[in-house]
Amino acid sequence: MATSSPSTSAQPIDALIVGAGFAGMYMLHKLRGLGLNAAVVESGSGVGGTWYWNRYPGARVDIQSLEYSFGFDEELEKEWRWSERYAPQPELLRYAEHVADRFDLKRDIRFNTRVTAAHWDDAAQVWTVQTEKGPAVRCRHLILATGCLSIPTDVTFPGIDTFKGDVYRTSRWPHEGVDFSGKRVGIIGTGSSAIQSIPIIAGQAEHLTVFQRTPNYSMPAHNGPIPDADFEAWSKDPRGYRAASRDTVGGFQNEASDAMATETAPEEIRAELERRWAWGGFRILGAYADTSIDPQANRIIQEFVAEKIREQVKDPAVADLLTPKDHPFGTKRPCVDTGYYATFNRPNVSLVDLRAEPLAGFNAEGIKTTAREYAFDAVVLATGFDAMTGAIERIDLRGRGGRQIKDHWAEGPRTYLGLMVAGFPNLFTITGPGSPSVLTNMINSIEQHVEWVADCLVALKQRQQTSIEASEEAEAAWCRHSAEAVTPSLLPQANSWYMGANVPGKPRMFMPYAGGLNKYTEICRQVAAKDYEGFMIRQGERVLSESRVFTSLPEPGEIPEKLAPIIMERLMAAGLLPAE
Ligand code: N01
Repeated sequence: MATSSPSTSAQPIDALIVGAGFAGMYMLHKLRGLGLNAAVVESGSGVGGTWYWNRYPGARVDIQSLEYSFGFDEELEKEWRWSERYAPQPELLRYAEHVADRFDLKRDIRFNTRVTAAHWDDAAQVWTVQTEKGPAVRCRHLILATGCLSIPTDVTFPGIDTFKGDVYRTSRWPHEGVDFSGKRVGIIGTGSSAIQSIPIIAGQAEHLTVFQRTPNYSMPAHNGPIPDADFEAWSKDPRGYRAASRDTVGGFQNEASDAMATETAPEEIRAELERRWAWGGFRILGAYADTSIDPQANRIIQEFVAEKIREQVKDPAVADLLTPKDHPFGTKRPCVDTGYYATFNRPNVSLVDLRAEPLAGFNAEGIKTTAREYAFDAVVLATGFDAMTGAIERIDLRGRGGRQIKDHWAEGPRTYLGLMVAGFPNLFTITGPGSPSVLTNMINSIEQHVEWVADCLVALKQRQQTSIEASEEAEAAWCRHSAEAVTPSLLPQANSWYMGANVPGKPRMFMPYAGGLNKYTEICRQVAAKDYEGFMIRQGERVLSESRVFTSLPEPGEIPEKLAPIIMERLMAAGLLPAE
């Protein structure tokens, strides 16, 4: 438990970090190492963020653990040995604890403390941060490491309070665990959380009923011990391995190919997809370069996965219900499972299609659909998150002139580089909207952000500069560039949480940056190298430097001839084609 409490004295601390997940922990360690005075507030009672909260059965990482772990410290890297290709949640939490202990982080973390408000004081050039309990904290810089998927959606169901059984939410799972033995259990949702937990719950429960509104694509993890060849490739040169991971679009190694599915012979495609399916996880995503853009190419993967579902699920009607039909492959985050589809062959598992019989609500015994009633002892809500903006917008966050973040983001989150927001000086977001974040290996994205922010704070401090703020113009240019990066792809075609589509009333806007982690890293590097292009830097009231442009775009890559017409058409339809 923390022993220190962030300062409330007249002297503000250098930085207050919100959240003690991987991002907050590394940020604290990094700033401490640079001699800055930093502290963390965390609403949970321990470190680990996502892996602290999401303790549902079957929870595990979907990027290989060798890559989903910190690379900033060689000793840490050497002393930790993952037990499986995809580590389970308890092991990930142990890793987070290990990192916290190894770097003695907890003495500067105030646990069980939720931030409620943060107001910028322009005269003093500090943030005043209010928490649910304890005194306010004054800090020069406020760093939100609040997570992209940390706040569950507010979804509720009529009559849920009258239900006599137990209700669990995957993202707020009891720390002591739940034993479903002999119980009749219902689960609502078929996203990654449900897909991971369903096989385990089915193994315990007397009967499990899955309520599905929209099926998702899921690939087998083929989890198990880390193959010797993979471990050897990594351990020969961990630095080089990590550098190669970071120099990819997704921040992990995926054998991304330049080949076009629509220009490849069917038997060759088949062999390649089989090979990648057998390897497991996200590897199939890298098979062909046109599947993320060309609907015809995407259909090839869709049909392959549909066939795999039919192979695994004995009842053809159930297999058909489990097959996605409303969105192209890869336009929602695909799931990585262990035995998900085969679970539907069990006699104690049934699937309810909420499109055919919509969910009407709960009663004392269980769940009512428009067709019938289902009695349960327990119900699990695996209904998702208010992604990317949820945790930030729940803070009463006010920038210069009292401007509220909610107003600034009324039409969707606007940021510069996903790192800062115009009108909110000295406020940083780690893997915030507008950054590659959830489209990538989060750890690599976190490390890149933390290191950029740390360099920025050091540069400011060295020159006794008191504030940095993104310009409106640079922010607008980044939003435009982000739209240009995603518009050519099929990504905006799904009703995904990337688009804010899972939260009623949330503005529809593709929130993560889709241009790739490698390109993004280079952009951020160039922005800093140009003395923080696009930012205004002040010392007290004096403006020291003011850049309103954003020009740090790398040369556009060559567009494959075959995809050019599709890309042009989409950019034109969105009004995004650059003027001749
Ligand atoms: O949430 P989701 P999740 N009535 O939003 C359904 C990451 N993650 O927690 O699609 C009925 O994907 C909803 O149905 P629909 C990963 O990035 C990673 O599962 O809206 N159903 C959907 O089926 C992932 O993408 C791992 O029609 C309702 C489900 O609930 C992200 O977190 C593991 C409903 C929500 O699915 C979110 O995943 C877990 C309603 N009123 C999570 N409201 C790893 O493997 C919602 N649903 C690392």
